[in-house]
Amino acid sequence: MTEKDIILHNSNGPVSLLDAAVQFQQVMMVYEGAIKEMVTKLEILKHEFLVKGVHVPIKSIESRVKSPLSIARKLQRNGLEITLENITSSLHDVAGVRVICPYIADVYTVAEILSSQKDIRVIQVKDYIKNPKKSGYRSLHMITQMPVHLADTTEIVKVEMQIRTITMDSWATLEHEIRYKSPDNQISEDLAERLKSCADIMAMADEEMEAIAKQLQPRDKSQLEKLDLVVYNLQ
Ligand code: 0O2
Repeated sequence: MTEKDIILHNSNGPVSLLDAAVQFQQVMMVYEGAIKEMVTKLEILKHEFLVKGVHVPIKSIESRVKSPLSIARKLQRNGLEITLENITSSLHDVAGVRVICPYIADVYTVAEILSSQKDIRVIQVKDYIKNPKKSGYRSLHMITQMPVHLADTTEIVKVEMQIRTITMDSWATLEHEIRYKSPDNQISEDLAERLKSCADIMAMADEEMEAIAKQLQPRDKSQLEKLDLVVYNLQ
């Protein structure tokens, strides 16, 4: 499928390109609003930990709105017509926010904090850390819903959260690049097996780094202030 193959419909049938573009832009604007709200929440959290002078469970935050082509392909893959209704009702990853954390414990800390916020509703959790995918992929996925307040209405918007460690993110980024470079995004069984081994080795390193960090005795705040350092205080 190419971009010229995408024909938008609404409940009354096909719509003109201009109408479709305007309606699509309005829908995407709401998803972008949800992403801004989620990223702001995460930045506030990160700042709070920094100010408290304790271990910061968030290393970096990335976000994206799914591209029109990717949206169309996914709907088609799921046997659905390319309509705005289907985008909002059946896709849960149009808005995506990725949180990169130093350690595995931080992934669950961030997930717990977000889940406890009153305006966030968690509708699905997929723990690919406890149950890695066949490929070796590890990450905590949470589909959340949050309100986006517009001039006259409030929209409840889905945001897919992917929360993972720096190590898990390195593997996923490289694996994605390798797969993307290969013909039809398919790689041989042998290479897939080697990529999975890399994921397993990296997972062991993640656990060992966390175990080492946990053995460090947290310094007290006065020592930190003198040194201008941030303490490691994993649970
Ligand atoms: P993009 O561009 O990252 O968004 P669903 O999304 O629920 O309909 P599925 O397969 O159940 O379909 O979703 P899943 O596996 O819970 O999450 C899909 C997303 O996780 C992917 O998004 C990737 O971002 C990431 N992911 C899942 N498996 C792998 C993997 O083996 N390697 C890498 N690198 N990433 C993975 P998209 O839609 O592929 O694209």
